[in-house]
Amino acid sequence: MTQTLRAAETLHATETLRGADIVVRTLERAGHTTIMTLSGNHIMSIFDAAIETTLDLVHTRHEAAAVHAADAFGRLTGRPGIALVTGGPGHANAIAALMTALAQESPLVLLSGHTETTQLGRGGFQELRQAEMAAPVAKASWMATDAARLGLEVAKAIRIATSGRPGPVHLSLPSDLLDARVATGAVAWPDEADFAAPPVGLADAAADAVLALVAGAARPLLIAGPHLANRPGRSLLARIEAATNLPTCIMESPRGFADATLGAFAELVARCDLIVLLGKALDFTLKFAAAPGIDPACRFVMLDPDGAILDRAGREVGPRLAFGCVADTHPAGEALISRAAARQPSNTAWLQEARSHFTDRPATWKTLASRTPDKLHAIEVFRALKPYVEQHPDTVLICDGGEFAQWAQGVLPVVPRRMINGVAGSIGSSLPMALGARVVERAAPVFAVLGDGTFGFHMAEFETAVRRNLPFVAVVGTDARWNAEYNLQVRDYGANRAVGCELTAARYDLVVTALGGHGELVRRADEMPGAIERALASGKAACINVMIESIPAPIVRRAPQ
Ligand SMILES: Cc1ncc(C[n+]2csc(CCOP(=O)(O)OP(=O)(O)O)c2C)c(N)n1
Ligand SMILES: [Mg+2]
Repeated sequence: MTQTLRAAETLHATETLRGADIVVRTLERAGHTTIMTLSGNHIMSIFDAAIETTLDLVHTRHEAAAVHAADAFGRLTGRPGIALVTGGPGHANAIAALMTALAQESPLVLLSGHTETTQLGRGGFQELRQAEMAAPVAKASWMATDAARLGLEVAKAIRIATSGRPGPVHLSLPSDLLDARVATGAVAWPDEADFAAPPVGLADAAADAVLALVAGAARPLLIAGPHLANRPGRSLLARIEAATNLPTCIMESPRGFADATLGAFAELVARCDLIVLLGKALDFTLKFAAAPGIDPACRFVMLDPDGAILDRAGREVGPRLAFGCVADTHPAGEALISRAAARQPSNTAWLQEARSHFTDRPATWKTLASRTPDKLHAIEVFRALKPYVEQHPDTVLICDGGEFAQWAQGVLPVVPRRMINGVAGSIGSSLPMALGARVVERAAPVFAVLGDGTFGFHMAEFETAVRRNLPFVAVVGTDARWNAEYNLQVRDYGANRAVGCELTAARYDLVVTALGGHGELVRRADEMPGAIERALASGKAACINVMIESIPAPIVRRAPQ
């Protein structure tokens, strides 16, 4: 009896967990069920450890795709998407996609396997200075050094990714730490508080000061940063608008004032006398607040989670920064709403005028149509798609690429779950983002609209979508050209100096069919509804390949009043 007890005690005392077990159990504790990944030597211990958990590994076809999919997960849920890649080349492939997540302020954790610590500096297998490599495209980037503390490190990565201005965080995991056995009693497990930082609020007096400035302005406008381009963010902005009559919008496009989503934004912003930046960095998208885009007399209010971004804006606009305060955007917005309740809302006429800049579209768009046989005008594609995007309240719409996607952004409604490739201006993310979106949204349609050049970046992900039953509908505008760049050539060097931007009118629909998905080829506008219906009804990952005229992005101007 005593002997049996002793044996059990000894067993208990020597019970161990691998570093890899600690990592997956920590992710499980944080509520994660899905990891976007691509395998490799350094991380096979994590694959093995996941068997004992509820974690599902979605194996993609390129590491950047795993990161883009995790990015979409983060944008849709507000919880960090988790991407897991191998060290060295796997990590290097993943890095490119971090830039999109960083610029779009999307919470994400990239876990990269890494040369074992005993081989560091000795020409180890796939040795690479991974943390340094990821640092410029991450909120934080480091390598773990202690197997017993891996749970704390993962929790810290999640905390940094979700606090303040959200963004991607990188953690390198040396393979010897993942394989190391740690006595269970020696594991430093994270507490709940380790996973999340307390939000930074806006004091009542500060909210009152902002509202007083808004009340004193004739033509104020609130511009929010990309991390508010999700359902909670859009709803916060709508509530701010309702409570204060301050018009609101989101600036999330590298096209800045010319983002077709925002209609005649350039004309609106030029007239503003006060701009409230809510978690929006003052950067190139706002033309650095310079004339003639923005009135030199226009003043600014800035509420931002990041003191460095606030300081930068101060240097940029000097005394025109009428008020600046470090605060997280959601609590800051809530403070504005609650303090506005005591004030008399005013300026209804300006609110309506500003809104009409966002929503009005040129009258000529009603009749725009293709003039080329067997090719559609981009507007005809999105006219047909619009009712399908509007049908379900949870629809996910992803716009990606050059000129074609700008038409999408100008014509399709900004549904609560619309995502674009974003401020980084990096094309190609939408197909893997659609995978990530389908992980989150199991029922409503998921649409990706993209150009033909853009389609090529990650078309192998259709195989992932088929294999893992993660269906979505991609609408690709095939104009056989990298048209956005072609248009730059024509603008900057002349029509006779366009070179190297040709593509073929490839049968991307057949590529998708070959990978086990559903393909549609569309050459006439009246074929669109049937193609969309069949793509949705197929229940498969689908590609509607639309032959389109090669036309520039729309420029939205208001009709003279
Ligand atoms: C990763 C990346 N590479 C290159 C570019 C430059 N770029 C922007 S739009 C574009 C052309 C896109 O072509 P396509 O997807 O066919 O769309 P189109 O403009 O023809 O509608 C290119 C090459 C970029 N923004 N991001
Ligand atoms: Mg094209």
